[in-house]
Amino acid sequence: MKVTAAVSTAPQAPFEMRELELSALAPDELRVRLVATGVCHTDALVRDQAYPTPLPAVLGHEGAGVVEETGRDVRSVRPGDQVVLSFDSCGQCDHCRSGAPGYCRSLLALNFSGRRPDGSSTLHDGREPLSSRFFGQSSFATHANVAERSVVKVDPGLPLELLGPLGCGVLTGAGAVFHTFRPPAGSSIAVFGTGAVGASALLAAQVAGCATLIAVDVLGSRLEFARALGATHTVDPNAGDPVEQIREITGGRGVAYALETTGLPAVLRQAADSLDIRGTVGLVGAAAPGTETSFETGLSLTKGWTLRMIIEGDAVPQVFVPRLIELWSRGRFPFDRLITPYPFAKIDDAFRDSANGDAVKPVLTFG
Ligand code: CXF
Ligand code: ZN
Repeated sequence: MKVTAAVSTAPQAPFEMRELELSALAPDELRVRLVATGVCHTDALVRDQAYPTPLPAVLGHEGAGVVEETGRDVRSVRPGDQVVLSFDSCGQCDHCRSGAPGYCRSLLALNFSGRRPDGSSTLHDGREPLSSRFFGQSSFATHANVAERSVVKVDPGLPLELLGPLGCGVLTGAGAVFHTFRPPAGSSIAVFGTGAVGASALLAAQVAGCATLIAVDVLGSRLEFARALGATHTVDPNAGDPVEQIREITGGRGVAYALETTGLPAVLRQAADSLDIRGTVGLVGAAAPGTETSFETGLSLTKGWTLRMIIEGDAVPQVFVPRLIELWSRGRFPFDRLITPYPFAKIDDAFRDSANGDAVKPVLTFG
């Protein structure tokens, strides 16, 4: 069938709205009519070719929509079901079977290769196939053939125009707190970067009972927003060494948990240096392959600190997304405050506002 998609053609280039042919369903796919799709920093990283998905490509990996048709082998959803779309995983490897699909042995192939496992593409422009199945979805399009393992069924009546970011950015920030850190009540946490992932971590840290919530960002407007979301302290690295500021806030000790969401090596170093004895720093901010950071290792030894690389909040989307919806519906996890809606046709505005900090989580809506 014909679909309208926003095509990424070159690094930094504006999106091109094109009519493309969406293929027939593979047995493990279902066709989703998109209602909304979040914009994640990873989309921009891939457009700019920090990750190797070949261009031209249809990106987008925080889709939410309605199932129109299911492939032969699909069992978990039916036409008419509402779904949130998340990352893909094989379901067969040791890590998937251990409940850690974020560390699937086929993660890069399934989410970034731009092809189905059999090498075919779901999208064609009449001359050539385009990269598709990005995170099992490629949801910058009116319709997508989605891998069943990317799909989370959600209750009818829920507002799909809000739920897409639960599939990646919100899941990542909240999951890092709930699944990776598991902070005891009364803990201290510093969140470096208060975009959608960092803001979601701040919300989750409050649910988990953290007492000291420090937001670190270079944008004053973001720090103000972090306070409104419940941060107890804010740190502006332009106003002085953030490590020193965090030590001051914590009575000289440092924080038990630090989450690095920016992908900047220097910020990861600061996050590590901000830790208390036996603290944990989590890295969720994506950076280009080959990026390196150095750490102090002499005195660090006596601190016994831990570095955890965290993919997609250590979450199983089909378990965690419904839990986040439950918290949200009880008023305890207001992630909708992060969202700014844009019509799909304004996708370039959404990316611009995300890059310059004017929007925390743009969500494209399909009218
Ligand atoms: C990504 C970051 C790069 C590895 C896979 C997960 N996060 C999603 O945007
Ligand atoms: Zn993402």
